[in-house]
Amino acid sequence: MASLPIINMVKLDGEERQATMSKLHDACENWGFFELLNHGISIELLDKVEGMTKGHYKKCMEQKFKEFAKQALERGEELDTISNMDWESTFFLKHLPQSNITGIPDLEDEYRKVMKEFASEIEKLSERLLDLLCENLGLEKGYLKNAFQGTKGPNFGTKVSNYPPCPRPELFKGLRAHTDAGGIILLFQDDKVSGLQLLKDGEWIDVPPMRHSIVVNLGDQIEVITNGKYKSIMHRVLTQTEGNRMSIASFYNPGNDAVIYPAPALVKESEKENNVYPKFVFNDYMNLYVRKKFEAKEPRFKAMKAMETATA
Ligand SMILES: O=C(O)CCC(=O)C(=O)O
Ligand SMILES: [Fe+2]
Repeated sequence: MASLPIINMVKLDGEERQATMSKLHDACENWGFFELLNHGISIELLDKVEGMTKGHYKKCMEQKFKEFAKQALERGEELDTISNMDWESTFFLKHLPQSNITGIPDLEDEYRKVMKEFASEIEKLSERLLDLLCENLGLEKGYLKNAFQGTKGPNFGTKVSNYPPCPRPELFKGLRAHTDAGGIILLFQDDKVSGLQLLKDGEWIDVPPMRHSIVVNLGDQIEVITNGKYKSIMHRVLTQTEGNRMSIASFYNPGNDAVIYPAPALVKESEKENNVYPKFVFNDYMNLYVRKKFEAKEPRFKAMKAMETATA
């Protein structure tokens, strides 16, 4: 079976640049998911993020999760399967347009500082990736970043998650299957405990732990802007009976009032009338997504298209 494409970013600077860019293009076209090595974020910083995130979970989150887990398991026994709940412990750090990091309770100063530094590195890497995508798509440099700007710049945040061991993995998902709503998602995941899977050609494929790598996936907005050349991909997290999986997912998304639509350069003459991809304000999409996250994306695109037609 094919395995997740791995892009070694140092090769973008040498003789193998063209081959590596092609591999990236293929990964975006056929997978919507890939793994980055030598991405430029220091191993020391990643190790600090991982250590402090695990320490913070133990100290501040684990007890609360255990109480949630006890109740969830009781409900699971009654219902046989749980379809409206995820077996995860999370908190969300917002970085742009405005940081919420000083307002998050229970974070030690050093942890706050390390997460700020991490976010700034991930932001730079996201923007670098967006430009690599532009190059592969034949769009001018900065096109995707600009498309995300709106009046206040992009929405950029980090979801810090732990997926604790689950005694009944058949009853619960760590996170139910979904595509991501936004732009580009950069994931720093546990180096030992697995769980993340993506859906390719009808089969669930593991995204196995790989130390110090960054997993990237494309969200619904990239699908719209690229007019479907690149697609967002369904993914989910399974629960495990052993081990606590850490996952730190950073979402580089359009600003709330950014207007999203297929890049004209990627729309063929024959697609101009009746394009399946809509034009909308990003926040309107998010309002729909919060209610429909765990459903297919196509009806979301259709609903936005209907809104577009109604207001045209
Ligand atoms: O934890 C993971 O590996 C994936 C998280 C995810 O898909 C999400 O938060 O949207
Ligand atoms: Fe996701």
